[in-house]
Amino acid sequence: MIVGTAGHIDHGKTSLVKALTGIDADRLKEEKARGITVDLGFAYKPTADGRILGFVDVPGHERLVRNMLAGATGIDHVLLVVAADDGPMPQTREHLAILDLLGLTRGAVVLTKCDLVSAARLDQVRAEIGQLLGPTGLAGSDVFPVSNLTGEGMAALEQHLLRAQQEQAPVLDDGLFRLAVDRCFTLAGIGTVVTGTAVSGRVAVGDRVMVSPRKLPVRVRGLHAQNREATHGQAGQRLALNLAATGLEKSDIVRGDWIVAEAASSATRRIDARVRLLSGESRELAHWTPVHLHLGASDVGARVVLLEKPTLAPGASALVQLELDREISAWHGDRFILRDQSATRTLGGGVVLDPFASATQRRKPLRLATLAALESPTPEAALTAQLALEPPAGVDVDSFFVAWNLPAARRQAVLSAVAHRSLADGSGSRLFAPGQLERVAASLTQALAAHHEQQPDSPGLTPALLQKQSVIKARAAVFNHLLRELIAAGTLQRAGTCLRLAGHEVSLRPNEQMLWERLRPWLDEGGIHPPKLSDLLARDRTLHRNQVMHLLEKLGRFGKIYAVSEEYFVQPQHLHALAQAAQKLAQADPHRRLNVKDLRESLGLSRHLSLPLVEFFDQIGFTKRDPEGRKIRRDATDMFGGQTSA
Ligand SMILES: Nc1nc2c(ncn2[C@@H]2O[C@H](COP(=O)(O)OP(=O)(O)OP(=O)(O)O)[C@@H](O)[C@H]2O)c(=O)[nH]1
Ligand SMILES: [Mg+2]
Repeated sequence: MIVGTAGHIDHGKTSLVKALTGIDADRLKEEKARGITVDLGFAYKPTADGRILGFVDVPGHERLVRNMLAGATGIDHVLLVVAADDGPMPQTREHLAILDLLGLTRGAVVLTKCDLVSAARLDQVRAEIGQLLGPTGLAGSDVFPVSNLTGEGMAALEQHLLRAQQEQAPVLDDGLFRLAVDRCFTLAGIGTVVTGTAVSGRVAVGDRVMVSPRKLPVRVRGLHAQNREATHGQAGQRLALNLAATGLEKSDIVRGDWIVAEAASSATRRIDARVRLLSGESRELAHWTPVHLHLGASDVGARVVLLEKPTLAPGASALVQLELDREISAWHGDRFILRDQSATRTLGGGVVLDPFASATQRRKPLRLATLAALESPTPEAALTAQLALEPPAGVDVDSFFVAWNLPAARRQAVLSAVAHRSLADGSGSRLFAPGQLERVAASLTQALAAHHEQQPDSPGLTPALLQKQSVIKARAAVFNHLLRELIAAGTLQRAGTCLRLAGHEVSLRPNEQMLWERLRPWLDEGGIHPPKLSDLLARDRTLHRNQVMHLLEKLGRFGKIYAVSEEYFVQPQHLHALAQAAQKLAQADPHRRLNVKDLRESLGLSRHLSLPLVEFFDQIGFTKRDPEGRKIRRDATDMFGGQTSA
């Protein structure tokens, strides 16, 4: 069990630790000289049952709350120290508020300096403390009057601590290893050593672990758990880890870093969280307030982005996004404290919901609903609630598991407990509720069917319009994925820039059909040497230019013919042949360029066709002009293959 002190300056915290353990936790020269605690102090006390009580002693000075916070993470049991002569003072209240915000519910009040006061005064202070504790998680805690000088009352306090240690539930922890670093130093002959409290998981000598957020791989060469040499350490213990890596310097690791299992590594500059503003604050918290964020042993500047309302009232809580000045590590469920910009006052605190938040759409109802889902007590419940949200955004499975700090076996258990469908998405995968993707896909095909019905002459919808006309508006990644799936399955087809349902073909009216049957053999007979439109019209004086143009345009919209210029209309199979020939020429060229003259001469094309043809190729992105000629940008068959004329 790890016991932490808290309380106002000079109230006797360090003296108490010394009275309980025999150890002076003020180890710095400055501390001895000034008689105050500056930085965290540590002491250990073996108990009769073979276990070891760890003590973290914190400074009470108002300017040193930052150091107090670095020590407050991971303590199991607090001793709130109040000098009986002074009674509660400002840092008594501030430390108490911090402990409450950190969710600490186990502890005791120690009234020190009893040798200096009367029984009546003790009763008075007791009453004041009772009132202070009332609204906090420590309400009803036992109060122990002691004297650090005479030892009076110490036995009862020791009994209390032993009982608390025995009653402490075994650490129910299935997370990956995490240790919040509060010190890093070098020992002669040993090397780099970090100390801190393990907040989850286990670690053993020989393990490969990671310095987070820097992602620096290191190896555990040796370790001490609760001040004793050990082969492994676990959540709930104070550990000293001797770390090794080639070129590792003491300065590579600082207070605020984490040592974590490789799969738990986390780095973020943006955290979505629920924050509570202390009820004692005189003013509302405004959007974009600059603050200090204290999480684990780290302290980082941040801005508060209010996600729900423009301000946050004293005593109230709200969803916020914290934009950090630099990267830190954070995980779902981590508690944190916010202090004002000049670091003189604790404003409030909260709990991390999504450590890997995004700046976009952060206030949208869907996002707020996602955060509400993340407030569920278990990962199973959170995942289920997130998957149920509409429109489906999917859950990035890797970030989710890292955020919840779940090891492989727990990840598997969550996945088998929550019905889902997984979809490969870049390097990772996203999870969806069963049936959800099918509903989005159906909504896309329905939108296209409706469009085809209303506008039979239209070749289909562009992806942007399809997304707009679909009843379910899935996010871009999901939408694009479904498009690829639907095309691969043959349900949808691309026609130029449009998408259409398979089977939606150009429907020609009887007179258009008759006209096309006359034109088509003429367009076909030259193969890659199509006739000029004017020559075609000259063949039959009964043809009307406007009617012919109208038909060719309509066929063009459906990708049944390509308008290379105003004079040349080429059928897909012939255009494919022309593009293949162009590609071959470019491949044979020393500069891998297509040259118009070569194209014209090798295929015997007319000058009137060759120039508009390469310009058409440029325009649709098959080729790109550069100072050396024309480069082929896409494969001819990918672009023009597999299409036939009407
Ligand atoms: N008479 C009396 N004096 C005490 C008692 N406990 C502490 N003191 C004295 O009070 C002064 C401050 O004690 P510390 O233990 O350093 O106080 P602290 O809370 O650790 O102070 P910071 O760490 O600086 O916040 C010292 O001079 C102690 O000797 C006590 O029970 N009785
Ligand atoms: Mg002290």
